[in-house]
Amino acid sequence: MVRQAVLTGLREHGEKIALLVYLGIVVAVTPVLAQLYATAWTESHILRSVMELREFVGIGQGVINFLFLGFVIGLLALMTLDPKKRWQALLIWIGLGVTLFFLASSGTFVPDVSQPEDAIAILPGLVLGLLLGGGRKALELKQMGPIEYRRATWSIYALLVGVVFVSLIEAHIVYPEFIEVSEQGVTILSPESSGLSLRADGLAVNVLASGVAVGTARRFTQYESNDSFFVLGPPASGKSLLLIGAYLKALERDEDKRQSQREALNPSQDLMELVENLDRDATDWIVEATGRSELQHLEFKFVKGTLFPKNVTVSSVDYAGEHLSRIPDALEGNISNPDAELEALTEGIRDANKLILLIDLERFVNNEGLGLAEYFSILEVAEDTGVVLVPTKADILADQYWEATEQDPQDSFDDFKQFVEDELSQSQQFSSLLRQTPELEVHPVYYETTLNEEDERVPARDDRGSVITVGFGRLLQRLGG
Ligand SMILES: Nc1nc2c(ncn2[C@@H]2O[C@H](COP(=O)(O)OP(=O)(O)OP(=O)(O)O)[C@@H](O)[C@H]2O)c(=O)[nH]1
Ligand SMILES: [Mg+2]
Repeated sequence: MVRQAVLTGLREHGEKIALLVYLGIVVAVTPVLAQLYATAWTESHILRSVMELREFVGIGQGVINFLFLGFVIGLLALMTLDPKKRWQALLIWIGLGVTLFFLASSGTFVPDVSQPEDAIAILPGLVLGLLLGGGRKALELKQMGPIEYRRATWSIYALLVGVVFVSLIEAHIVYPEFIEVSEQGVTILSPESSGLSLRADGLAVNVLASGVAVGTARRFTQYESNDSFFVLGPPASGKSLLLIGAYLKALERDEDKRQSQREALNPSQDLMELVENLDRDATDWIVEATGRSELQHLEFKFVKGTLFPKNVTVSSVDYAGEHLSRIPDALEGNISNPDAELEALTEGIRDANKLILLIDLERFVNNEGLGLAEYFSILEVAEDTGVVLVPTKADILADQYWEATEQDPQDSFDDFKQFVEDELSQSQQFSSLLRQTPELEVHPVYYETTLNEEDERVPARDDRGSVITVGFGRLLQRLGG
């Protein structure tokens, strides 16, 4: 119970915790790195010699520094405009500020602002940064949705890696001077002593700080979640409707946003064909049983997270449930001539790092046996795969829940989740499955239903004629994390 509370808390506040951790890293690491840059600058030979080349074109060091600063600011400005990188950019702004402060107090690098002729150089630097970071996108009117400035983000990362790497070398490797830049030109000296040596002073701390900084910045460049999914379920367990419901939820989540802030969901054609049926028939279920030789590629993407949003692509193969029984053997390679469908399915399972296992509550309520036997052998083969347990058709238990608690399952979804899990735990098969997986909770979903004249459950529709789905938002939340 405690573990579950901790996990739920982590999941809910994970981003805020991450922000604090990142802030801690910036505050701890930046001063160390600033010190490293300062040392590197004073000790450097190659870097300085390269810089001295400027004398041939006759510009001062101040100009170069301003140029560089402008460039960084331009890139960082674009990163700040990117809604997915806003907070990361803020952290880097803080890091940049701290670095400049430290450098200024040790009298290195920070250009002399009192030299207005030098300071002008910040402008070309800025323009260069904006151009290189893809700033032209902001001016294109045809761009829909929030703009990603991936190039700016990557350039910031590359710059950091470059600066840190050069600084580490200059500060910690002692090498004989072999380049000399003078008015006569560049001369390569043949060094008297060819000795290379290591200046071990503070090496460990600097390497550690550099590693942490680079690693953190690397995380900041990530746009896509690495998760890939596969939905498993016996016949008529709600596989097709699960993916449709998840897509509808992803669409709906963006509805209250301004048009310019809505993300494209890039649904696959197969998915759109299924969704089309939604408008066609308002009195019955919208999909038919998936045909035996039919393989649908259902895919869409959504954006998960608010502080550090990421693109999550939900992609799965929709197949006829009859195939499930053959999957374990196929995974183990015991089927000599697997047909195309089976092969696509096993490949999908192998590629996925999260399996979504459906548990059909209709079967449970009718005491039909859950049909989960295959899950056990599949889990054994796919050892390191994450698992999400999804009881489908939970509307069947919603009435019971209403009666027992007099609460709307939608309003008290956490309790309802627990209720579904408790109910399901009466089934030996489900209890065994729960033990077999590292997963601690279930994520029930359902379409709200009403009974028609023939006493069959059919989807309820709201006043706009749309089906009403419950639990899919939570499921999406779970899928991206
Ligand atoms: N009451 C209720 N019934 C549901 C729900 N979702 C699905 N069903 C029922 O389950 C049936 C099968 O749903 P599908 O999504 O087609 O199931 P599937 O797993 O894709 O089935 P196959 O493609 O035949 O393997 C539907 O026609 C509905 O009758 C739900 O949320 N509530
Ligand atoms: Mg289906």
